[in-house]
Amino acid sequence: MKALLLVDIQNGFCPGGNLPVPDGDKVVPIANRLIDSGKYDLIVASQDWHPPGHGSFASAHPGAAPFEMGELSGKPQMMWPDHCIQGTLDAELHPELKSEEIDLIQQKGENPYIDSYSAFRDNDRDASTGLSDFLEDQGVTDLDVCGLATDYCVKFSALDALEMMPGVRVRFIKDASRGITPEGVAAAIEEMRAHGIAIIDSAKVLAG
Ligand code: VGL
Ligand code: ZN
Repeated sequence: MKALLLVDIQNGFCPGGNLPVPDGDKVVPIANRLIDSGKYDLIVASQDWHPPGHGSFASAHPGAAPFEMGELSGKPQMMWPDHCIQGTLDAELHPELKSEEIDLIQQKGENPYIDSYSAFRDNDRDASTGLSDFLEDQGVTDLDVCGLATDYCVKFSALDALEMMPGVRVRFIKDASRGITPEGVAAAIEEMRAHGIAIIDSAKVLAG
């Protein structure tokens, strides 16, 4: 059973959004080709879904500026611009993404006191979203992960997939993903590779 996980392909992470990832929108046509490829039995997506005033927002911390390290619930936390607020256009999946083909949309990041980069659990590795149980119940043996942003939500999701679903083969689709910084992307790819995640391009999926 092969599944595709599309991470946070939302307006907020595309140019014009509140936390734009450089060229974030470029993943959309590639994701659509993967969706249409017929290579996947199951397609799931994650959606960053923050309440207003979420504790990861710099605006929730007097004196904090976006893209600095701050603190949330006593732990180091990157201070982000307000983004992907529940019910806003910024939080919607990209309008050109073939969302009608998505079997499940897993929302995350609702708890204001802890951030959740991973689609599977919060940054404390504490509260699970239920996505790993869902994929295991569906009998998933192979999971391909791509989307936004490689150095945050994609990386944490891929690593958690490996750890929380032992035996599932996990691959990262590089050209169907974009990151916030080039250094962050390079480090994330090395970390994923070191954990046994295969780094591939969409062409490999389409040819497979
Ligand atoms: C993300 C920062 C904050 C992501 C989400 O989707 O990579 N990054 N929230
Ligand atoms: Zn977020």
